Amino acid sequence: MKILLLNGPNLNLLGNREPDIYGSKTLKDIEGELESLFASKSHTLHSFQSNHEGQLIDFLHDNRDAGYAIINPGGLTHTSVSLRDAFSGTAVPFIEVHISNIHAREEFRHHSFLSSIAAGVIVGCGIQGYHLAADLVIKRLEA
Ligand code: CA2
Repeated sequence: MKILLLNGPNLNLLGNREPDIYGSKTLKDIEGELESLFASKSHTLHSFQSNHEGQLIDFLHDNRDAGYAIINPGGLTHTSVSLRDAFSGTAVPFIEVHISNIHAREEFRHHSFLSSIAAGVIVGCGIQGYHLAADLVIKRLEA
């Protein structure tokens, strides 16, 4: 089955800046690890990162046949009605991942426009959150 891994604005900087908050792995490392994990279960991972809201929405529209998505929307989490509408409109089930604990940070990070329509939310588990999400998706697809 086709699985999407979406990452929003600034997550291309992973592994290069603020390792105390976001860890030391690069996005390429994470994408490679998840690609191998999904391939071992005969799923195909399509990874996409963009700093542009519309490009993330276009990618989701173009891949609406996907069985599941994992997304870290970055700062768009707290601002984007349009990204939420794209998930509602395509009906692709998704797990929302945040590397940091957004509830322990500034108040403006406490609200997510996506969480109430997510199939699961993983927050504050570091980079491991992506792996937890991948394991969950694999188990849900097997169930
Ligand atoms: O904790 C998360 O995963 C966030 O989605 C990360 C976003 C932030 O706006 C959210 O509130 C929580 C920021 C992504 C910035 O990524 C960077 C990675 C490395 C260095 C600098 C920024």
